Amino acid sequence: MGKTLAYKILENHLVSGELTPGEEITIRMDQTLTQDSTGTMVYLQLEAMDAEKVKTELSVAYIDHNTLQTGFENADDHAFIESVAKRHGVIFSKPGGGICHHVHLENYGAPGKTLLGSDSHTPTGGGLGMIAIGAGGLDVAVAMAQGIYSLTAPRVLGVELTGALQPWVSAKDVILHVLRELSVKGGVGKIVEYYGEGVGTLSVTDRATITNMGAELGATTSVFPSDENTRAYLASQGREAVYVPLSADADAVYDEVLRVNLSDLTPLAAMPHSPDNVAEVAGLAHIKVDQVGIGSCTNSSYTDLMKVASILKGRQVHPEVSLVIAPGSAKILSKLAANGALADMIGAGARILENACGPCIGMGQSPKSGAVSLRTFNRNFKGRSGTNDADVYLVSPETAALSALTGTITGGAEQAAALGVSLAEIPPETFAEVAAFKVYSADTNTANTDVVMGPNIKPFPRGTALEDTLHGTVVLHTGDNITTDDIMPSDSRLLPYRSNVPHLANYCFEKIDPAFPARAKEAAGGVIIGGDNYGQGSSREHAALAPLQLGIRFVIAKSFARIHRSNLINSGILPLTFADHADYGQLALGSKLVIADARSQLESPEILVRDETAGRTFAVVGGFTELEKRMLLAGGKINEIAGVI
Ligand code: MIC
Ligand code: SF4
Repeated sequence: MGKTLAYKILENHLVSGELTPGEEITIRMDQTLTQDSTGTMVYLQLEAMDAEKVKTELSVAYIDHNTLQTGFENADDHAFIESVAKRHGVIFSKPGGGICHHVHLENYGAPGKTLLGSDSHTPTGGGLGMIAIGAGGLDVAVAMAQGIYSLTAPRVLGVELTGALQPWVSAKDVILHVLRELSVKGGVGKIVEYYGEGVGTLSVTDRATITNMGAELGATTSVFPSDENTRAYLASQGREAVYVPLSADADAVYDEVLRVNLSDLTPLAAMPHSPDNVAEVAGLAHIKVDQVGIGSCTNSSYTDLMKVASILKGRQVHPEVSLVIAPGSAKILSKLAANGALADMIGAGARILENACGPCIGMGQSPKSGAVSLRTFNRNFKGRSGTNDADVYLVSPETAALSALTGTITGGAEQAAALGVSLAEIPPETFAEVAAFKVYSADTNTANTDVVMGPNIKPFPRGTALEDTLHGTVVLHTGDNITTDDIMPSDSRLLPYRSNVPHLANYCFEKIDPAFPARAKEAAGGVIIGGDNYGQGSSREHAALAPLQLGIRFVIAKSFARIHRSNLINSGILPLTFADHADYGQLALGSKLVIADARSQLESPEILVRDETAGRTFAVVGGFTELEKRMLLAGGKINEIAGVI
């Protein structure tokens, strides 16, 4: 039986376990990446493990999320990360270098390699034929310290691409279509692998747009073959030497298959407030637009921005639209500056932002009250833009640029022709590294560098060994698809506190229920009840650490998103699923729950929970692997490593 590309790469990296879907495996991690908003925690944890020089081939620390520096906090975090990077032989990419995923694709990604990143969009590397996985910070710290990562072997969903995209339809429309077909939980427990004749019509940056937003499917990762387009991309970055051709066997068998004819696709938009709420752009033409944002790790490549510049050239942004553009990296920005494209954008009335995450994570450019904001980004969860009543639509760069000109949602060849806009050919380019943004290469590390800790950097909470009788009061009862943005919001006000969990915890679930932190503290042992896909979205382990700080002992949900479930276990909080979904409705705020013999019950397929308020007992499922059980007994991953039982 032929092998999928995903399983070939996993097999090459297998350290232990049986490579069968559902089994726990440990794989070698060739590379890691961190960014600053999750990175401070990663490096505090790395220090807590007394780690020495990293055990990976390459580890990079990027600064791209918190670059506003509205107070000393961000800059202190940068200095801390820089000092720890130097101690452990980690390459440090200074603020201004660009968005982690984009810079990694340009400078370090390589076909056939594995990459673990403390950011959910790490699968961007799948565009280069890597197995690139997003994980919680602690998992990334362990990958740096030990060079390994344990996960449940996923199933492989094959997406067969045929045909070729029509003009004015692009990679963003491909992934929006896949999201429409599969939903935000359609990828859970799976690797999404693209294959078929349509693959060759997509460039590496197109592929990276698609694998990047595979995170929104809840997938473990997404991967494309490595072919002549991969070689061309690597050559354009001066790195052809790392090219290897890679693909699935011709007779590879996929666990599931989705067929997509690229020729049939039309411009699409994800409507408020979920990336899978997808509609045809043609049906949204009546919607007036207030703001357009172009950039983020999804759509800020050189080609994307050159297309935008060619649409804007010699024209003017609609008077009632604010257009903001953030390029993906210093390489791209300097090229746009040198070839005049930047002047075309500015001439049309675009506001050029720093090449960083910026508005994608609510760091500035919050739209006005009740605004419609069209963004080329990957998430449109309610309130993520910083404006709770804004309506955010996710679209391609072509649709974003046309809409910025007309002031209403506009996309597609017919509309472009009616406006007299044609897309210029983008000639291939070569890019030189902007070396000024890279500090310390891996071989110049100095283990005796002092760690620089600003006053806002506080110790992170640690779990304690699992008690035999677990008491908990229900302090929150939520619906389906709760995001990590709901659990631990992020914006320009809160991001500066990512290294100060005690402070951050006061804002936990702020947008859903501002009274939650006080209630949880008072309960001194709380339980959260969730619906389906609890914890989707970001990899931020703050969404587990803040509840830990507030005394949460366990979370019972209908189902969990992969990274958040791991983050809860890493922190020593039990993620449990209802054996019977009907029990979800039986629980209410204030219900007093008890898990007796919790330590031994971890071993059983079902765990019994006593609802003392209602006087009934119901069953939940842990489904824990051996390693997960050890971590939960110890009160979290760090304790497990330190030998706590
Ligand atoms: C995001 O897009 O939500 C982030 C910000 O990049 C996060 C990481 C974080 O919360 O810091 C992610 O996707 O993992
Ligand atoms: Fe940054 Fe946005 Fe990408 Fe997250 S999704 S890494 S915030 S650009």
